[in-house]
Amino acid sequence: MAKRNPLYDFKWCPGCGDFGVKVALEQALAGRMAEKNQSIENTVVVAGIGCSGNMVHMMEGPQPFGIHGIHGRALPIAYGIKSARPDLNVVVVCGDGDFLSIGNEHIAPQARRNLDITAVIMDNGIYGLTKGQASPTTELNVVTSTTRWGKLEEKMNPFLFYLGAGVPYITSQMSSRVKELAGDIRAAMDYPGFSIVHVQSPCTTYNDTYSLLKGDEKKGIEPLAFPIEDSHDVTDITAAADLVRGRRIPIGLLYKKAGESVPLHQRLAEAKAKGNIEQASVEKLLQSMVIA
Ligand SMILES: Cc1ncc(C[n+]2csc(CCOP(=O)(O)OP(=O)(O)O)c2C)c(N)n1
Ligand code: SF4
Ligand SMILES: [Mg+2]
Repeated sequence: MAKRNPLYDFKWCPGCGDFGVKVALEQALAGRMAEKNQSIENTVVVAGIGCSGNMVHMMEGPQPFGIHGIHGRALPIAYGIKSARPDLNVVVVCGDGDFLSIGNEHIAPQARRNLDITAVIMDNGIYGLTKGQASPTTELNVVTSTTRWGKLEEKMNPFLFYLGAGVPYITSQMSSRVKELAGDIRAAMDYPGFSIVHVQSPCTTYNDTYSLLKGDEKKGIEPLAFPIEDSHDVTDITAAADLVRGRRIPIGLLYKKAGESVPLHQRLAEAKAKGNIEQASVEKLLQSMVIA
């Protein structure tokens, strides 16, 4: 999309957290373009299906390439793009259902490959687009259209899952903190490897968690979100796990794997340069790699 198509009529509800993520993503891309002297066409935004996935149509200003793909399969699409064009900045945008439910099986393989992309996850704890079914991050006992007597499953902890799956770079942020989120997305895009920016992005229509996240003194609600202290050692995986183990949600850079991060495409290029793998075998290897 070099130009926004006026025929698209995608909309978000007033107050939807995804607006904040949109502005942050636009700002992060603008900053990256200016600093690296790159054109917007150097970036591809790959979305699944969901209100969150509508991001590719909602973005304003200079338009990156956008793929509004398949529910749960944004990562395999990004894998294909990055394998063919490692020079591109590939950003995946997904909802909690898209990424953590149907798309969950793709996270660990891409973490092990260290695919050099940034995944921005808009977690609203619900399936928004399909009108309010429970997602993996919906709280226990919450009544939704698919959990009429309350959700019977425990809420998934995405951060513990990411840490366990070997994701080397994990940030937690809120959609209402646009400036900070823009900086976090920007930093994640600069990380040479698989990075996740997990955003609490409330759904004002089906699961409005703004006051739970930020707290509400008048109603006596303690904020769920709290800032990660500067003293947190981001390379300490145990400290990161300890921060996310409870019900509260730490905000900031949670984990960055110690040592140099070598992304998949660099490993492949180095192997080719050493002459250990002939071109034919590289192609064979790529063909045989299961897209999981
Ligand atoms: C393969 C497939 N399964 C199911 C659907 C129906 N579907 C579309 S969006 C969605 C869930 C959206 O929830 P989430 O990913 O959390 O995004 P949100 O709308 O909350 O941003 C589902 C189940 C689909 N489009 N494709
Ligand atoms: S249904 Fe929820 S997630 Fe979807 S646009 Fe409306 S507020 Fe946002
Ligand atoms: Mg959702």
